[in-house]
Amino acid sequence: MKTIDKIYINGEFVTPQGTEYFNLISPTTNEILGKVLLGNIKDTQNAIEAAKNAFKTFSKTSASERIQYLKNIKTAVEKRKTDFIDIMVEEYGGTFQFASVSYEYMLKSFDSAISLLKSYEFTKLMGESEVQMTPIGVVGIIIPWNSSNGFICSKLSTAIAAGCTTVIKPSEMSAQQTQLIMECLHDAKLPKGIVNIVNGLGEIVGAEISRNPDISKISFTGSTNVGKIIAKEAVNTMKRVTLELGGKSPNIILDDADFSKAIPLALSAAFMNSGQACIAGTRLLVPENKLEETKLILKNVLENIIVGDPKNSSTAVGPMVSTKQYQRVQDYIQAGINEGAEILAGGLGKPEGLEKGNFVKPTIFVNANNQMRIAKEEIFGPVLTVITYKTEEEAIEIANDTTYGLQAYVSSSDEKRAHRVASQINAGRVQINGIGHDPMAPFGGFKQSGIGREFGTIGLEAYLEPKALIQPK
Ligand code: TXE
Repeated sequence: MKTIDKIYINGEFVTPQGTEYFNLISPTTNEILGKVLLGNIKDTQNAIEAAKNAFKTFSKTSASERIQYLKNIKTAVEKRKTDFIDIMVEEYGGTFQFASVSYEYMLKSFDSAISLLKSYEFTKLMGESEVQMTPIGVVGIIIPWNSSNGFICSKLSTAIAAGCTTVIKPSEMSAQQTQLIMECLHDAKLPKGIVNIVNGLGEIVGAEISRNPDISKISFTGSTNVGKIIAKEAVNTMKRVTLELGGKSPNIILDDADFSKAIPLALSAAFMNSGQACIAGTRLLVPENKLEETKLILKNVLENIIVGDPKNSSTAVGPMVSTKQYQRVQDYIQAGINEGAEILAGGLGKPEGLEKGNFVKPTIFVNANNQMRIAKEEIFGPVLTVITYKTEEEAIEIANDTTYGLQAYVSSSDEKRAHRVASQINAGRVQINGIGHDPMAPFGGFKQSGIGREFGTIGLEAYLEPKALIQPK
């Protein structure tokens, strides 16, 4: 049984003043792995105070100094590769495959922040005036459990690149992963107070970050509901917000696509991170006259997908993070059945032999329409809804008929056609004939998938405040 009873404030590991513990439960076995002592409002205020003091000097550092700090963190993270992957698998049930990708993503965040810093002009000429891009201040970073350290690294590296200091609130469910990144940040020997990390509950630590006047910006990834709560609170002190929220990503397979490639890819997009991904391609749109072919391929591919122990390197779908998340997915499968959709594969209950953990059967619904809850709401589990269309125009209409707009997928053997369709989809990223991540291209959502963008120059500028120096002649 591990006890995590330290948070990280002003370059030191300190014991939180909070007195409540949260149990860390294995998603794979539901056994108690350990417990974490939660921080309270005072701990959060101490972290904010440290970040505020550190900002006075850190905001004046040169780009080359900040590059060095980013390199130091990257080196520290590189030394603990196995720990990062193992702890993610154990604590959160991320598959070994996903945890390995997530780890590479962490490293890429530092590379892209360094590369931006090498080229970005913090002073520009606009009209006849000098415009200085100045760091925004103390940034509150609030993140969820589904790739905790991936999100910490991408947001933190950009904040550091911009010259901002930070207070980070990870999910209480990710305490072991948080402990590991704290150790790396400590090993990186950053100036004190640049990074402060407080374990705690959203309604306590997260809420204090959202309302505290000394926080200038919040960068949040999580549910659309909590994003709205944070944005409402943040507006009282005019905090800038970057919100990366939920999704219900459409995946359009055009009639000229190679279905033997596009359908397996669609399953990878739907079941990535066991379906617990905001960018999961959960609505598969196929031409009506290709439905039977699609069903055959889906069934064949699904038969070969391994569901089970996330430690096993060939496992593609692991457990849901918590019993709550397991139940949520079951409720959605039941909702699909109640609404009259047909189960092609999977269904209610746990797969045989995996009754101990929060495993669900990867489930595919057919005979569904876009008005059903399984097509409208983010399920956050391995559940795919197949919807048919008659024309390209109709496919685009269905794809855009959603309150979300984070990511979309298009497959076609004609690149120009795929491009034309992609250009008409209202989503922050559209993946054409594959699944990739470009850390220099913006990422974020249209509509209720969020506000603002992360990554690349646009992502960096979200941490900067432009100041124009006007000198009338
Ligand atoms: O996320 P929350 P949860 C979706 C997904 C999932 C559902 C619930 O559909 O099933 O959200 O997951 C903190 N003020 N996504 O409950 O609650 C909280 O402590 C400030 C999509 O885990 O949004 C955590 O650190 N902060 C998603 C973070 O917000 C608050 C990723 C996210 O938690 C707060 C995760 C408050 N009042 C879930 N309440 C994605 N887009 O990737 C909570 N928090």
